[in-house]
Amino acid sequence: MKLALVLIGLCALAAADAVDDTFYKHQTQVLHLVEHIYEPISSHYEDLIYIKKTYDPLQHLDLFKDGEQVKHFVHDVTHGKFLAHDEIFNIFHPQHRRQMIYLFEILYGAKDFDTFFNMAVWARDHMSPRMFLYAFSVAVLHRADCKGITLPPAYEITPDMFLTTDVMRKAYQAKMTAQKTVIPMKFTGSIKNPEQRVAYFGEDIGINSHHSHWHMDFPFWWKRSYDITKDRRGELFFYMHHQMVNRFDAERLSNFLPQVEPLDWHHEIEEGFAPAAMYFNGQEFPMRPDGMHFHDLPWFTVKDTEEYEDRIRDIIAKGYVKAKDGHVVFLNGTEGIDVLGLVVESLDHDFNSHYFGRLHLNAHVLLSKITDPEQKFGTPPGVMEHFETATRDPAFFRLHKHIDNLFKMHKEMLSPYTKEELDFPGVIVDAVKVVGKSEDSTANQIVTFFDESHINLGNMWAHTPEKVGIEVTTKRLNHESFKYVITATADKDTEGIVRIFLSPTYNWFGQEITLQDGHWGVIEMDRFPVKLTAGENVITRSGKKSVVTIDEPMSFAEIHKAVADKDATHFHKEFRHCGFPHRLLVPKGRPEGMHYKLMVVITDYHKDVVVPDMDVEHMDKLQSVGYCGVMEGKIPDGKPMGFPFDRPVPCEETFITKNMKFVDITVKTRV
Ligand SMILES: [Cu+2]
Repeated sequence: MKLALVLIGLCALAAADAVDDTFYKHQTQVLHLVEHIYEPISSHYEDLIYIKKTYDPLQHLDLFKDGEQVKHFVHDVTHGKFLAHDEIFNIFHPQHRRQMIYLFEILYGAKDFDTFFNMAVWARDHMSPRMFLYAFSVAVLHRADCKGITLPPAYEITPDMFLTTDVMRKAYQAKMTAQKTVIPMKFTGSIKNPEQRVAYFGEDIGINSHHSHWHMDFPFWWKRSYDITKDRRGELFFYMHHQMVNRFDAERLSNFLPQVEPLDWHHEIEEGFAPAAMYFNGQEFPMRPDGMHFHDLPWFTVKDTEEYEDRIRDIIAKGYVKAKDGHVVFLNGTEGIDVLGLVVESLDHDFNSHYFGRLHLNAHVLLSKITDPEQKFGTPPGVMEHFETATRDPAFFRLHKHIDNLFKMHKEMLSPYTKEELDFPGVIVDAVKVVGKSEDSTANQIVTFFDESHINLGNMWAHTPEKVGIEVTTKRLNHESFKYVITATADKDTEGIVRIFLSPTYNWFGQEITLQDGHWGVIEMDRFPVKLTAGENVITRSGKKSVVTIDEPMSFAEIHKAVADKDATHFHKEFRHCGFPHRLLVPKGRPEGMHYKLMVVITDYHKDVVVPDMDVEHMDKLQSVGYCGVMEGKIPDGKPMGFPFDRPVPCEETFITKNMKFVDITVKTRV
C-alpha cells in the first residue's frame, strides 16, 4: 500500500513537470519574439504579425491584474513618454527602471499566457528593444505558466552587448555581402596592461551571461508584494559576488598577479579599461584612462556614498539594526548576513531604506560615469551600468571586493564555530582523491585548457540569407572532466551533506596560506547530500554535477531543433538556467602545475536541512542551488552559505574535525 502511494506520488510529480504540446507552442512563440531584437517584428513570423495587427490591449483590460495600469501604460507609451526606440536602456537609471517595472508588472500580472504574450508582442512593437527584452525575460523567468521555457543565451539575443566593435563590424560586412564568415574575437587590451592576463575571465561571454541571468532571477528592484518571496536573497547577493571575487583572485594568482585590491573612494583607480565595444545605436562604450578619481554626480556625491557605507559599518559594529516598526533585529546570528545583503543591495526590506541609501547601485554608477560625471558630453553608460557587461571591467571585481569587505567585517565579528557545530559524530572522512577522465591520469591533478566557443550571429539581423553562417569564435577556459572519490566511515546508517571547497596553497609571495588567512578566499566546488551506511562508504561524484555550475546553455538553433523534435529531454519545468558556467569551475592553474588544497567536509543532513520532507534524492536534483538558491520556497540547506569557512578560524588544529579531510591537489594548464 505504502509503495503504491509512493509510486502514485512520483508519477504525479513527473506528470506535473512534463512538457506538452502547449508548452512547445509557447516556447516557439517566446523564441520568435526575441529574435532580431533590434528590428521590427519580422514578416516571416505570421503568428507575431497577426497579433501585431489585431491585438489592442485596451480591449482586454479585464484580463490583467490591474486594467487601469494597462490603460495608463498604453497612453504613456503611445504618447512618447517612454524611452525612445534608439536610446540605450540602462537599468541603473531610475526613470528607465521605473518604465521597465511598469511593463514588467503588466506582463507579470496578465491573467493567462495568451494575454501575457499578446501584450509582450505589443510592447516589443512599441518600446525600446532592451527595455522590452529585460522586462519580458524577467516575466518569463517568474510566471508560473512559463515554467520550463528556455530563453536563448543573452549573447545570441544581443551580441553587441558581449562582442567587440571590430567583430560586430566584420559580421555586418559579412551579412551585407552574404559571405559565410568565422570571426575570431580577441580579448581587449595589450600585453602592456598586466590586467590583460586575466581578461579571459572577466570578458568570458559565459561569466557575463551568468551575471546578467543571476540579476534577472534576483532583480534588485523586486518587490515583496509580488507573489514570489525569494529566500535568503540578501545572502545570495553576498555569496554569489563573494565567490566571483574569489574565483577572480585565483585566476590572478595563476597569472602571477596579486589579489584584487578593494576600491577606495579617495584613491585613484590605477587601472583603466577600454571596452572596445559599441551599442546597437552606434554610440561607443566609454573607456576609462588609468589613474581616474571618483567624482560627484549631480544627483549624488561620493560623500553621500561614504555616509551610507558608514551607516552600514555602524550597524555591523553594533550588531543590530532597527526595523521601520522599531523592533530590533540582531545581526549576530546566522541570519545577519541576509539582512546586510538586503541593505547593501538596497532590496525591498524592512529597514529604513533612505537611511542606508543605495550603496551597491550608486557605486556601479559612480564607476560607470567616472569619465563624464556631469554628463557634459552626453557619454552613454559605461559597462558597469549593465549586468551583461560589468564583469569585463577589472574594476568590477575591485568594487565587489570593497563591498565584500563589509560582509567580511560582519562575519569576523561572529564567534568561531564550536567543535559541536563543526563535527558530525560517528562520521569520519578517511580519504579523498581526485581522479581524471582517463585511466592513466595522474591522481589528484586537474587539467585546464582553453577551448574555442562558436557564437552564431545569425539572430542579430533579420533577412540574413539562410545559408550564410556568421560566427564568432572566442577562447574560453575549460577543464578536463574529473571526479571526486571520497571514502568515509559511519558508525550507523545515516545521511550527510558533502561540502567541497578549493583553496590556493600559496599566496602571491609564495608563502603557504593558513586557514586563518585563507578561509575567506575558498572557492565552493560542490555541495550534495549522501546516504551513508554503517561501515565504509565510497562516494563517487562527477565534477560535472557541481551545484554551483550549469552546463553550456542551448543556442537559438538548438532550442529550435529540440522544439521541432519535441525532445523532452531538453525541457523540464523545474530546470534552472541560472548558474556559473561549468567550464569555469576550476581556476586556470599553471603549465608546471599549481598547488591547491581540496577540502571536503561531511555534515549532518538532519541538522542542516530546513525543508521538511526534503529527501536526499530530491535535494540532489536541485541544480545550481549554490549561487542561485531556489526560485520559490526555502533553500533546503539551512547552513550559512560558505559554511564552515565563512567564520573566523582561530586555530587550524582545533577546527579540523574527523568529518573533514584536506588533500593537496595540482591544477595544471595545458598549453
Ligand atoms: Cu552583480
